[in-house]
Amino acid sequence: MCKNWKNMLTSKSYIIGALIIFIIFLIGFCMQYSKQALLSKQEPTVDWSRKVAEKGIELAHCERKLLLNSGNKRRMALNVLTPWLAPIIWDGTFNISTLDTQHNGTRIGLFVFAVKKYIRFLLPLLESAERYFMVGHKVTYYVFTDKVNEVVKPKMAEGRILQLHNVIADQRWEDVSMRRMEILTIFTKTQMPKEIDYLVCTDVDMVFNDHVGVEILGDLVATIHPGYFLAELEEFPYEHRPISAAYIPYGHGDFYYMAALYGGKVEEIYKLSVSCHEGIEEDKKKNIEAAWQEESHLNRYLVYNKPTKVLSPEYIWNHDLPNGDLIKKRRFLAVAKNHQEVRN
Ligand code: 5GW
Ligand code: MN
Repeated sequence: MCKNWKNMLTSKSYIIGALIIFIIFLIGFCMQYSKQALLSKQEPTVDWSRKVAEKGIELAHCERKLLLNSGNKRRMALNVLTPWLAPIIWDGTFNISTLDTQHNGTRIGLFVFAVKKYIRFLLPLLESAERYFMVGHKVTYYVFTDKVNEVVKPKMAEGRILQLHNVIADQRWEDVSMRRMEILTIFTKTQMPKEIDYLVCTDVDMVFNDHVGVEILGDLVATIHPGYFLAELEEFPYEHRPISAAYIPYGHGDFYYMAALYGGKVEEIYKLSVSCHEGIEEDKKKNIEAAWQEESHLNRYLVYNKPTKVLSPEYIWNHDLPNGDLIKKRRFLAVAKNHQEVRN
C-alpha cells in the first residue's frame, strides 16, 4: 500500500510536472505571438531596399574611415571636411529634402560650351540634366555654341529655360577650352546677376547619371579630380613653372580640382573667371600656356581662394578609373570619346 501510494505519488507528480511545463510553453507561445501581432500592427512593412541602401552608405563611410586611418598615403579627399572646414560632399552626408526646402526659389544656371564637333554631346547632357540636375528647381541652361541652328531642344520641365548664345569657334582646342573663362567674365558681370543666384559650369562631354542637386550649391564650389583623389600633393599636375600665372610652388595646394565641374554664387564665379582669364592672357603675352590650360589657372585660384564646398569624385567619374569601389554613386560621368575624331 505504502509502495503503491508512493508509485501513485510519483506518477501524479509526473503528470502535474508535465502539465506545468505545457502551461509555461503555452504562455510563452501566446506572449510571443501577441508581441509579433502587436509589432506587425505598428510597423506594417520594412523597406528593405532602403535598409540596404543605408547599410551601403554606412559601409562606404567605414571604408573611407579605414583608409583614412591606414598607411602613410595622403587620403584627405576621403574625409568629409577639408582642413579649412569646408564640407566634402559624399553620399549620406546631407538630407536632400531639408536642403531642397532651404533652396525654395533659388535660381540656378548651368554654363556649357558646345562648339564644333562637341555639339553632339549637348542633347544627351541636357536630357540627362532634366532627369537628375536640380530637379524641381528653377534652372537656366546657358549654352554657347557656333551652331545655334543645329541645337535640338530637349523636352524640359516647367521652370527650366534654354538660352542659346553664339560664340566663335577657335581653331586650337586649347583656345576653345580657355575661351570659356573669357565668356564667363562677361556673362557673370552683366546678364547672370539679374537672372540667377548660383552658376554651375560644366564640360559638355558629360552625362548626369544620378542625383546632382542643391547640395552642390555654395559660395565657391569645386570638384576633386577623380584621377587624383588618392594622389600625393607632389603628384598633382599643377603648373609648377614660376613663369606662368598659374604657378603653384611645390608643397602648396590641397586637392587637384577638375575644371569639368565647378560653381558658386555668380559674383564668386565672376571673380574666379576674371582672375583665370587674366592669368591666361598674361601667359599668352609671354608665349606660354599652362600645363592644363584653364584647369591649371582654376587650380591656382582655388589654392589661394579656398572653396567653401568641395565635391567628392561622386560628382565627376569616368568608367576607366581605378579605386572605383570607393565611389558608390556615380553622379556625373565623362562620356567616352574618340579624341582623334571629335577634335579634327
Ligand atoms: C577640346 C579639345 C580638343 C578639340 C576640341 C575641343 C573642344 C572643347 C571643342 O571642339 N568644342 C568644345 O565645345 N569644347 C569645350 O571645351 C567643351 O565644353 C568641352 O567639354 C570643353 C573641354 O574640352 P574636353 O572636354 O575635350 O576636355 P577633356 O579634358 O574633358 O578631354
Ligand atoms: Mn571633357
